Amino acid sequence: MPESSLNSYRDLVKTEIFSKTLIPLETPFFVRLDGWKFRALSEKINAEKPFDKKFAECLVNAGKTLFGKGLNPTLVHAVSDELNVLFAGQAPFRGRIEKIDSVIPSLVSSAFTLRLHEVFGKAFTTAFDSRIVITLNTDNVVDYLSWRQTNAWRNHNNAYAYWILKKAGHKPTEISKRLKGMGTKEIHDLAFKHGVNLTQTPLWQKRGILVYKEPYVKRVSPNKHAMRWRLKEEWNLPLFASEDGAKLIQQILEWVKSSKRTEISGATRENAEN
Ligand SMILES: Nc1nc2c(ncn2[C@@H]2O[C@H](COP(=O)(O)OP(=O)(O)OP(=O)(O)O)[C@@H](O)[C@H]2O)c(=O)[nH]1
Ligand SMILES: [Mg+2]
Repeated sequence: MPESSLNSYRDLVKTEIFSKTLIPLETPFFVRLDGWKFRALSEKINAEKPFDKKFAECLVNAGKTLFGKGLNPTLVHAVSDELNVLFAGQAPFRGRIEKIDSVIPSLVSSAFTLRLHEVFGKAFTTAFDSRIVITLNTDNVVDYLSWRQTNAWRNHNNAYAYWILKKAGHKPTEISKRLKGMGTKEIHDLAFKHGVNLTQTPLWQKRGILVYKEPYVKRVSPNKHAMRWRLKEEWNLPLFASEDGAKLIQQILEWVKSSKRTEISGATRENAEN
């Protein structure tokens, strides 16, 4: 195409009005991804109801791919069909929101799809929606995660109650109506009557799974040690609203801060820029 004709389109770049929308510098933020139409997907792959560990493993694995792509997330919290990805260090793509909200869900979707195929033997396209949540300080980070955990716990209770009533022969519309009017205690009592103790279900189902980088010291030669990072997966999380839960998050954030200060040798810290 001749250059002159390309020049005649030059003004069109101005119509990309969101391309300069940025996350404020040095502001920690979450990217929350949610599986699109995953209820239908879980039916198609015959996932165990109401929770399937293999399905959760696919989601965790998809979240883990973000650590290997130079995006440098601080942590990933996975629950049901949701991933909360925290960036407390350098923002990827220099904080460009369109890039963050498109590349991250694309990576997660493709990783999830591939894994789902491997694990369930079925090939389906999948998608995740994506939004950005700004957090201003450590307390905000802990509060945000506590909120998502409380939401997960409520969904866990409802999901069990739903499948118990469904198995008992009730219609979906009738069950939804009935659940709307029920409090936590009533749901627990109902489940208990049907042989399910909701206080004894696996913790990952109600509190989610956390993936984060943990530093460790490695002996690299007889008298030389170096700091390295390894990925850690926690399937038995404390409540983030508890002292132990808040401490865990504070510790992870402290590691990020100190790694920024000392620029740990040997760690891969290349950041996605473009
Ligand atoms: N059977 C089964 N279903 C699951 C599991 N984890 C997530 N799901 C399904 O994923 C859904 C997630 O909730 P939503 O995000 O509200 O449902 P959705 O169909 O993805 O709806 P949109 O996000 O609005 O597109 C749950 O309601 C379940 O149906 C699992 O381990 N087993
Ligand atoms: Mg969903």
